Amino acid sequence: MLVNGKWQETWQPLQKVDDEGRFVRQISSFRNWITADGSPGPTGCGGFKAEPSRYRLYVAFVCPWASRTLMARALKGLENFISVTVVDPRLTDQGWRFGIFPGADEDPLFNSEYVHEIYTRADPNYTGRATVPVLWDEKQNVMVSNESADILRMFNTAFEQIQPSDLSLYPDNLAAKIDALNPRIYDFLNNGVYKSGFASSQQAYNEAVDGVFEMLEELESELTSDFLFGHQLTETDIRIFVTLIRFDAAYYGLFKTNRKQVRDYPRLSRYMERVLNLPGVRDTVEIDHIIHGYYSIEKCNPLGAVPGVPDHIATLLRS
Ligand SMILES: N[C@@H](CCC(=O)N[C@@H](CS)C(=O)NCC(=O)O)C(=O)O
Repeated sequence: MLVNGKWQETWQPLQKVDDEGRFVRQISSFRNWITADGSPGPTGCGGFKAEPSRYRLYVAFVCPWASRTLMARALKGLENFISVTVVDPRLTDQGWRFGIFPGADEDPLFNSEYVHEIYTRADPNYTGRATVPVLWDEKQNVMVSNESADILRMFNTAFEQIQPSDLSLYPDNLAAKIDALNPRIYDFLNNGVYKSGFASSQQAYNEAVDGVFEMLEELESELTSDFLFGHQLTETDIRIFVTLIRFDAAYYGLFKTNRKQVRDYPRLSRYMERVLNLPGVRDTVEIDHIIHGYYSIEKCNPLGAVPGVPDHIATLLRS
C-alpha cells in the first residue's frame, strides 16, 4: 500500500485483519460522481459531466468489484463512452501491474508500470491501498472514483441523456429493497468468500463460511423469478452474479468455501446462466484471469500451481 505517496515494502497482500483474525476491506477514498450536467453528486466535488471519450476504467478481470462496473457499463450500453484498461490479474508485491499476462493492457495514458502510480498521480500524498476499479477523468487528469458501488449508480443515470437505456439498475420502486439487501450480499457473499479465504483463525473462518452458505441458501429459495426482484435485472443481480461466476472455479477450492458449489443449487445455476447470457456480460468474464489471479495469492497458494477451468464452467462459458 501507499503511505503519503510512497510505496511500502512491507505491503501485506492479505490486507488487514481484526483482533479475532477477520479480514477487513479498506474503505474507498475517491468519491466524486459523473453526472449529466457536471453538478456534484452525493459525495465529492462537481465538474465531471457525462461526455463521450472522457472517462476510463482501470480494471482487473479477476476482481469482482471491478467486474461489476464492467457489467454496468455493458448493460447500459456505455462501451463507447467509457474506455477500459485491463491490468494483469496477478497481484505483485507492488500491487496491480500493467501488461504481461495475455489480455492485460499497457497503461495507455501514462505508461505506468503499476496501478499505485495512478494513485500518486491523482494524489501525491495518497495513503491507502491502490485498488481497482479506478474511474479516471482524461480531460482533467484526475481520479473520479475508486468505489465500485458509486460507479454502478453513476453509470445507471449520468449518461441517460446521451445514451438512453430501457434498463434501470436501481429503479425507484425497488430502491429500498436494494439498499436493504446490498450490505448483506456484500458482507456474507461478495466479501464473505474473501473473509473465508483470508481468515487467520478457525473461528473467523467458521463464521465466514456459515455466512456464505446462509446467503446462498437464502438466495436459492428466493429466486422464483428471472431475477432476484422479478423480471427486471437490478444492481443486486450484478452484485450476486460476480461472486457466483467465480465460485466453483476459484472460491470453492482456494478460499475453502467447499460445502457446496453453485452447480449444486439448481436455481442459482440457471440464474447465473441467465445473467451471463445478457448482452455484453460474457465479455466481462475472463476465466483465465480469474483463476490465475486468485491462485497467484501466495499466502493462499504458496506452491504456486494453478488449476484449470472446471469442466462445467468451461462448458457454460462456451455455450
Ligand atoms: N471499495 C472498493 C474495493 C475494491 C477492492 O477491494 N479491490 C481489490 C481487488 S478485488 C483490490 O484492488 N485490492 C488490491 C489491494 O488491496 O491492494 C470497490 O468496491 O471499488
